[in-house]
Amino acid sequence: MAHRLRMTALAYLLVAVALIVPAALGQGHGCDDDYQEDGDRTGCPGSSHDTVEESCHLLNCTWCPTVPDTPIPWCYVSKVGVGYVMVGEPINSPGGVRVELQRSAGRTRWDNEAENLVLEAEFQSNGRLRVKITPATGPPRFEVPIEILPPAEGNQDPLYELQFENSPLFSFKVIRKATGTVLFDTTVGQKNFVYADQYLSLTWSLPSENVYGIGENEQTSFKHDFSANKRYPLWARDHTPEGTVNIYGVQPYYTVLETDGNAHSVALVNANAQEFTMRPGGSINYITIGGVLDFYFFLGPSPENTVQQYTEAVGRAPMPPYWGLGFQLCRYGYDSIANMRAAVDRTEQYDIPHDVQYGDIDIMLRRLDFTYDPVRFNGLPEYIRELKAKGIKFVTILDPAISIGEPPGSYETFDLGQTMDVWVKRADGTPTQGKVWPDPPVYFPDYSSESTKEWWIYLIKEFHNLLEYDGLWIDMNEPANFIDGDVNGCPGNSLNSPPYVPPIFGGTLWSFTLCADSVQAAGVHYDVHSLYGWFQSEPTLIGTQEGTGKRALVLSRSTFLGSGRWAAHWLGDNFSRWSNLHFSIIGMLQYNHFGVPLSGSDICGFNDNTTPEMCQRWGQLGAFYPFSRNHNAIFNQDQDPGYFGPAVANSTRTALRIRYNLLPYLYTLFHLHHTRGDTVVRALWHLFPTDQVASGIDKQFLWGTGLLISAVLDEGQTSVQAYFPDSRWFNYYDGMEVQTPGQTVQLQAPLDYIPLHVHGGNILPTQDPERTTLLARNNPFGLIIALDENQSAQGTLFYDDGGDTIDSHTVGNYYLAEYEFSNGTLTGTVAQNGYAEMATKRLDTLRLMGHTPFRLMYVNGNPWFDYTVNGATGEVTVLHLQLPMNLAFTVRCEP
Ligand code: MIG
Repeated sequence: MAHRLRMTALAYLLVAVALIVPAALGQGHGCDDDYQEDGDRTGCPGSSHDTVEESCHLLNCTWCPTVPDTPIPWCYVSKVGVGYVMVGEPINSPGGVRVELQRSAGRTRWDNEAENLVLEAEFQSNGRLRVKITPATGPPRFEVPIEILPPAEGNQDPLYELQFENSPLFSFKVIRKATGTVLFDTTVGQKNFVYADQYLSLTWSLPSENVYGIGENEQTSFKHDFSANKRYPLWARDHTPEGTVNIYGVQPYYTVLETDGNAHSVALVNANAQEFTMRPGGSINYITIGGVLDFYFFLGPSPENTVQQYTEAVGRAPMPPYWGLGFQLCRYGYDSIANMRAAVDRTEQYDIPHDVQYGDIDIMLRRLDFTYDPVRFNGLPEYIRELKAKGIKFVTILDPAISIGEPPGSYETFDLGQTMDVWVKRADGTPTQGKVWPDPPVYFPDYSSESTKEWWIYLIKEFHNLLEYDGLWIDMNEPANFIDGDVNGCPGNSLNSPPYVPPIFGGTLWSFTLCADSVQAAGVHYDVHSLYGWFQSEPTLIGTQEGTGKRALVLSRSTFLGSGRWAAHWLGDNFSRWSNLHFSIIGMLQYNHFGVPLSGSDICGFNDNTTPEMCQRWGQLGAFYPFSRNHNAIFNQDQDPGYFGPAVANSTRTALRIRYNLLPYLYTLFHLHHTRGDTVVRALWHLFPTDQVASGIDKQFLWGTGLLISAVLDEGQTSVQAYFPDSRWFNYYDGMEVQTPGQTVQLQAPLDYIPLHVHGGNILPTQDPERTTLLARNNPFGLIIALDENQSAQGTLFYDDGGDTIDSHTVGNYYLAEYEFSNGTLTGTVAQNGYAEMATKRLDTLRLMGHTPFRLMYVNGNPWFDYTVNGATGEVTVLHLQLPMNLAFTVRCEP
């Protein structure tokens, strides 16, 4: 009752406001067009007495306040409907189908609705369907200039079928032919399908509430909770990850695990400010304020298939340099070379693996791109060379915004930018001016323009003569602007102040960024805003490769669909809070769906001070992020792994040495991503799609199919509840098999220990760890063989020069081995022998888990005795094999 009274007061206010400003709202009575008498109203499903106008519209219902404190609904089902009707019959062609639509009689409150639409479906392959809806006439609308790559397979036998209905308004369904499952059904939203110039809305129902994805934002569970009615606005923004707030990237992509274990995914190729509302009952309401409706469906049918098909379309990540999989150390606010050196030295003192050292904006001279401070970072170029001699690489940061306050002739970055005219412009043609890290005002490069790309690549290459970086980190590329819009503010017009703004942080399109009417080569900022980091990523990768002459690492904060082709991603300015350990797993799993497998969050947390225990646990978890970097914010206490003394240092070293031991496997997973589109880290339901429990597990994750990570994520815990789907699992440390699969098991996890399990059926290639990958790459290889129920297992090893060659897949100078264990025999074969070094490398050790007892062992047909059997676990360890990696071999266990 208290609720109702509160709402009543608010409702009076709404009515009053509507009466005062009718002109602004374009209607005179505070009610939508479909006014109905009190007695005629059917309450809107999903609404309640607490529903306000905005949420009523999100439910696609009509709003009209009436007498307070009565049961008469203010939010009710529309009778008119405002959708479209089909004109004529669908027109089929070999590659698709076309449908013409006409607006129904109903009116919405949005200006410039399209009278006629065309729905064009393209059957791009058996697994890939595109459905695009555009106005039939009128000026062309903005379309994201994304390159969608052609599929390898044909479309002779599509997994999908499309159905159209006119009852009473137009709707369409995407159906999985094999099962009849309706994957996408707009019937539920047929009466509120709106296609106006600056407001497009479509609602569809889903076949299951096992839905994952839609970024970028902080999600507290990997699987969406539809009962929470969450609304996710998408608009690139510099904001810490906090709940549904729109943050750095825009990833309108989701995956559905259907109730029978099939999976499909959907990409919405739209970059405008937009929102997704996950509605109770399992439907999605989608609103965007520009562009077109352009949907790509990927029919799987396995969860991995969806990612393979999606990344085939938008492009897959290149191989990372091998060192890019090593441990990386960073902080904002070393503030001097002495402090940077101290952190590096502490890491070395504790013998903690360390492959990459970072510089942040505090190494710059007055925060100017392409400089370093010769006083506070005196000797940095020499220090970088000193690090390199130890095998440690160097990555540093670049911000997009360029200071305009340097004396003419003193700052080539700006001067050349002027000459080459590289800036984002105001509507009047002058460069838009903002404020970011340098003290003076800044201009913003327009990375969608060819001359800007040329300028940027040139500067990056030249920068390598100053600081010999191995990779670059691009930050603030949402783009962030410390003043809203422009030093002059933003003119009042329909781009800066559109009739509808999704619930983005700050409330306006120009909040903390540029004016929406500023102009770029690819279009108005209104359309291309969220593509800023996406446009910047490719030229940064090109420049970095040209600057170093090697395979490089580019790390970008802002991403869009397909960013993985060029950049890795860290999850942004997280917090040193225990909850953030869990959220980091969700974010990294999402980015693996988004096709950006090299991802992870700042280990020990960015904002706020960590605690030793948190940092110890985070060091263990982060040792299994694909992108494993400890990073910290300015003014916080240090948190590099050596800082807290032996306890944190030792367990971080232990966890990282396991990571390094498994790096050949991790590197091979990147090869499988690069060539096939597989995820690198994945959730258990990717392997067990019909397991209901697995669909909700997001505190554990897998590397590929082979390694299950069950880290402690909570304070004060020395055990962890871990779920093991029905299969064979072996303790990584001693080969002990999990006795009760199909259940949740309590695992002991003292502070210096992270539970890890090898999954039966997998062969994982390993190499003994060292402080750097440069050294570890010289060590002998090993194999961890975990057998399945049939006493068999498979595995692959991809290896190459680690990045001296930019693209060894194209050149062919790589090595690929296939391993198979069956009928008591391990067989190793070499599928590609293009990396000559392999002839000098040896396979020395095998760890065989889950084998039944045997009597004799033969290596290449000769009896072999150099092995031990762990009496407690049955794990067999074979030593000193000395098998040349470039040759095939067999190891036989004879019963
Ligand atoms: O406004 O460069 O997310 O990783 O350390 C802060 C300083 C700017 C934000 C990045 C963070 C980085 C920091 N940057």
